[in-house]
Amino acid sequence: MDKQVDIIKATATDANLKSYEEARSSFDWTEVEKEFSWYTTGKVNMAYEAIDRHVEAGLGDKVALYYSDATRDEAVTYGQMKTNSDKFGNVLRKLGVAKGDRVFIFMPRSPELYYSLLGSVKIGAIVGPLFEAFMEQAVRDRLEDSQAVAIVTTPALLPRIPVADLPHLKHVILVTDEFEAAPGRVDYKNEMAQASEQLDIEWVDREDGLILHYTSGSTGKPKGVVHVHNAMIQHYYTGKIVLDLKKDDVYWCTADPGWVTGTSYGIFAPFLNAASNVIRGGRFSPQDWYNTIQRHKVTVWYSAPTAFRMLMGAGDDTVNQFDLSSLRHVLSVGEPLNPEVVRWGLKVYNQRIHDTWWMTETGGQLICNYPSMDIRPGSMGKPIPGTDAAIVDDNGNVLPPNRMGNLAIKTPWPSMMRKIWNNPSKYEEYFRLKGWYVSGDSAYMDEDGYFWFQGRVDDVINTSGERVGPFEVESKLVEHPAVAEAGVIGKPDPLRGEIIKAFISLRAGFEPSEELKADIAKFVKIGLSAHASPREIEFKDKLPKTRSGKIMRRVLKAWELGLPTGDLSTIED
Ligand code: 6R9
Repeated sequence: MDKQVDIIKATATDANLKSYEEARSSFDWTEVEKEFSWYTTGKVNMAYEAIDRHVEAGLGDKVALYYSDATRDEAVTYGQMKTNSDKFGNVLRKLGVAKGDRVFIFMPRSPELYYSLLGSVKIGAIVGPLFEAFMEQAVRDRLEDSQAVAIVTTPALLPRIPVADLPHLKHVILVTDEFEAAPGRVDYKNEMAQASEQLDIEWVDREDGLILHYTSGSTGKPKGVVHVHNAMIQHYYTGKIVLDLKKDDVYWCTADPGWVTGTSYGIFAPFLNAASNVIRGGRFSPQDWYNTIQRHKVTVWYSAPTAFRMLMGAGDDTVNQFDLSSLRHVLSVGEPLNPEVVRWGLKVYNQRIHDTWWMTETGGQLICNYPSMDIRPGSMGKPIPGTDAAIVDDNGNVLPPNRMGNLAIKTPWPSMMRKIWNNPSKYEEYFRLKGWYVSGDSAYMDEDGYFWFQGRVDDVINTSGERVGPFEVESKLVEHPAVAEAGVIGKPDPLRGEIIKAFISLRAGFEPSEELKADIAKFVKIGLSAHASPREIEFKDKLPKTRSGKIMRRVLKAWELGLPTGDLSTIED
């Protein structure tokens, strides 16, 4: 690939990672393991290392969480985090919840979300965070698949939990000031007020389950990706060398804990590194976001391309109304980061935006840009020390530089997923090329070892950094009384990366209309979730299908982009 790459030189002289090449050449994960108390005690628990250990080391009064939304503004110390998570552990124990049980957390960001999550981890439960925008079908699928025994939620979200159909779900723990008793319902505030502050933490094995994140593939229902306590090694280490966290940092990750970035890098990495962690509830607004940086003097900021593009759209004048001089390190994840955005960031924030690549399945960052390394705008960077990435063909042969192929990671690494809940064959698919994890992304590596994202190999849609499986949307669409068949694709969009577009053929007796489009979109929004609802709908008399009846999304995409449809030999007619 013959092209001019521009380079943004590294200027950081005091980064935790001094030299990328040097760190890689002599890397040993055991050195990282020595940072943990279990290296000597043999007693493992992620929440202990993230919270309790710092309290024991004298950091009890340090702020762990700066939480704010439209109605609350609180600072929670490490000492208070310990107490509250200990109490919540006791609340769960009293209900009979035990190690290995799945406890779901389905609520908007709030300090209680963090107490519940860490408290669940402390008793060895496997936590399942659910994004607050999920509607009934999405909630049902996940609770059913995981056989969750308890869920922490709020009265507003309660109607979306089909409790009557979920016999294994014994406890619904409600965070509210207006508790109304009913069978199976637990009053969070009342129980917390009574709970003991002394918790016998559950010491687990490094390979015991920690968290379950559901994510989408191109076929089938969402898959439950299981991570284990051992992931802390990578969370801690990348927090150190990628987020570059230091003692006095005020760190802000804008992701919701319903997604993996909001847990791995919104909870585990910052707390393991004893940072002060900013959590902003509520919706995106440029003023609000800049104000958050200004008020808390945020030093390290981890966000996503869609957000940066929206901030760019809000204009340079908006930036200039705030004092953002506290920022010293900015990072991005979730979608391709446009070189234009990187250049803009340099201009208005006087900061390099460091792209990072990883996935729900990888549990932690893998291909990154580091403060001490030159950035090539548009590149995701280089694999973290201790790991290897390569571009491989479909047989697992490593391709030379500048050849596009499957982005693959040499197995294993500390935060690699350990299973797909209830679905061993899905898990194995990822590792079908011996010695490699196959990401489903296509990319190439340049001759200097920088990786460049090219696209998805499958039909998975990435809208505003959120992964959406077309099958899940199609399944919901065909439940609408007017819809006979539906095919869903990601359509390129300058702001959101991709938007969801649905091609629909109607049942007899229904006529295409704008009202019907709106009604169908609303149906998905109410039934599944807002971010999975198609922003564009196009009616077709017929959809292209294979002879075995599978809708050919690749043809829909080609139609959409005005591209040749390619090989149609398997098409129905
Ligand atoms: C952490 C997270 C994973 C998918 C991944 C890829 C896309 C993530 C990216 C990126 C280009 C980056 N992706 N980071 N694409 N550049 N820096 O996002 O997890 O929600 O599972 O999504 O997102 O396609 O395969 P997840």
